Amino acid sequence: MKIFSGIRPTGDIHLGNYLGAIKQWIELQEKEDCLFCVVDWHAITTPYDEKTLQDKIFDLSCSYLAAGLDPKKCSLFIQSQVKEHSELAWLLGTIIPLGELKRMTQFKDKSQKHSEYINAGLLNYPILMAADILLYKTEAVPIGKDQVQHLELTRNVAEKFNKKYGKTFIIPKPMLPKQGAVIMSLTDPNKKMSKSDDGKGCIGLFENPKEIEKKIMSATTDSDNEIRYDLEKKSGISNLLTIYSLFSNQTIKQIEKEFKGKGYGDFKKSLSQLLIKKLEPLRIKKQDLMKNPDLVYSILDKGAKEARKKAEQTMIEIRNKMGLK
Ligand code: ATP
Ligand code: LTN
Repeated sequence: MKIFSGIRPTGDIHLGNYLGAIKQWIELQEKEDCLFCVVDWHAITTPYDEKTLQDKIFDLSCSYLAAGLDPKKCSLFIQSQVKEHSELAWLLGTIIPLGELKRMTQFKDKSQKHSEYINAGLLNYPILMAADILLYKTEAVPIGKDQVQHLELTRNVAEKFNKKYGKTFIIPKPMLPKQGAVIMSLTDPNKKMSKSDDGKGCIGLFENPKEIEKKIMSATTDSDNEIRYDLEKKSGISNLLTIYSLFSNQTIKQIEKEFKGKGYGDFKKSLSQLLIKKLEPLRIKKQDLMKNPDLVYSILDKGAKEARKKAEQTMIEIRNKMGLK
């Protein structure tokens, strides 16, 4: 099965990115035909610093590798290194109705948040995402829940294209983890954990042990001190239980049983120790990779070559079908 996914180089990746997306990628690379991308063209649709963009791209690439992506099992590359992404985005833009773009929740949220910088790229963001996916005739896209709406749009475009120009694309499916499709902010459990709102609500995947402990210990919970999963009434502790379950491979029921009669303090202490233990090897691996840019860039170059080969082939077919040369 052909798999594609990507993350914007907009900041340090966090538990949400890992549990929602990357953890699935690591499992998929074992059996499937996978491409994973650093989507730098998407990152510049919201305010960014051109002086540090390359550092962020490098950092995210190291994070992918440190988290467990293996260049022998999948292709890793930077979006802007494969120009066909922008060509296909332009072509798909001619068949996407404007109304569909305006309806996207992410567009509404981000344009509200950055009201001083609402550029056409932000509106067109899902077209580029559709191009990323369709360029490789992708069959499944492992993502967190917040990206499902963009995938719906991708599916609509693929269907429209196939109808208009003849069957070309496979209609890609979203692939959500059973648990962890949305990890919530630790300070506001009604909001998703997000790179751009880092601070106390967001735990970085490579964060140092002291910070992890501090953030978990001060995570928002309710006042009844009972460790029980109830997404509606106890969203804070339920979010922490989800994180605990995913890192310990225990079910939520087992964890509730283990902590029966104990207080939030004990549970939080245990959770921070678990996270520190599980994340330590990733942190060390990332530090090593950051010291070895030649290795990382050679992996990305190889990935871009592999991706380009596939992309060029699809583009020949698409230009042909659309009456272009
Ligand atoms: P930004 O704040 O810059 O928008 P982000 O933290 O929302 O960043 P993205 O780069 O948009 O992260 O997302 C990368 C991947 O991680 C996507 O597949 C997305 O669905 C997933 N993801 C992001 N946040 C979460 C979350 N809180 N829980 C689960 N999955 C998430
Ligand atoms: N919009 C996605 C990032 C992204 C993506 C993709 C994900 C860009 N292109 C293609 C999957 C497939 C986000 O997480 N913000």
